[in-house]
Amino acid sequence: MKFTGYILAAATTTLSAAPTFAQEVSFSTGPAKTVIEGLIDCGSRSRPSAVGEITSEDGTVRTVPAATHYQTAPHAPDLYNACAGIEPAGLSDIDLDAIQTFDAGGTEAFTAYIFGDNYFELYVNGQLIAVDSVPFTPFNASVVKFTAQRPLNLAIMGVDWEENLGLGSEEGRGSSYYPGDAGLVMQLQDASGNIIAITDTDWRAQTFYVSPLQDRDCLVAEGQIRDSSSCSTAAASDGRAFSAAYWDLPADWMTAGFDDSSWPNAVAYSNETVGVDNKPGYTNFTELFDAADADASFIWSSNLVLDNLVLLRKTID
Ligand SMILES: [Ca+2]
Ligand SMILES: [Ca+2]
Ligand SMILES: [Ca+2]
Repeated sequence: MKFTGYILAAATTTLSAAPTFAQEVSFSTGPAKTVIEGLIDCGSRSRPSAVGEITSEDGTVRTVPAATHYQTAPHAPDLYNACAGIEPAGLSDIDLDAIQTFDAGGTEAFTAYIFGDNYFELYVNGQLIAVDSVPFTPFNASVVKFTAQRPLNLAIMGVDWEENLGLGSEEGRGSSYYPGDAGLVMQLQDASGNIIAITDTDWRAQTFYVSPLQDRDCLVAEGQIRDSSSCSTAAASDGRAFSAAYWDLPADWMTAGFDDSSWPNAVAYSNETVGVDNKPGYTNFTELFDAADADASFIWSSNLVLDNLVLLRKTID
């Protein structure tokens, strides 16, 4: 990142309810250097959750697919995690009373159920509560119990992981450079089991890492508009020369006071579009994620395939 720019932004936001940190897009070309071979090892059941670094053309060292707190933050308790041998058939198979409760600085109790394709970090009222226990695959689901005070500001970092670091692609559909898709679904209950929030288009969503870009000119980047809808999502036989686009994360993006009013609204995607019908971490919990009276949508930014690091925000009174 531009170190001086970051300091200035932090100082500005401390002094006032500052406008969103103005950010320029920067690009890289080609693969990143692998710095972590895998955050977890689930053997043949998983793709390696590797982490890479690459210097973008503004001189900033970028961590791909994202700089995370996986190695330092609490891992979210598992609703479903084949890697850990936790494979309940449904919610009734889980002893929720035995699930730990995180303290987010209040006394009212809440329970969040989350399925992320592929990885999430959950902040409540500016505090990092827990991170997804499985960064890439197998697909898992999490239950995060916490106590907090209303209004609840929920801020989630969502990451679509990648095998080809910096290139936004993976082995799939007969190609070694297949751009995978993303999506995150969440349901939040109060202590009485009332559904008080679901993921929907009321959320705000902004992207910070777009890859692969077969042609940079397809990307529209104007202020908070980061639109890659004209860019190709086709698999390639060789994606090593493709580009990626980056924006710096505002230092205070997860705080309750962060002004997200200029961010686009989240876009909702169907279960069919995200492709969850073969993922028991989702299908065993449709009573939560597809509740008849409050059907949560998968949400993401405007490009489910190419946008790989997306920040999501919503405040609940
Ligand atoms: Ca995951
Ligand atoms: Ca749903
Ligand atoms: Ca992707």
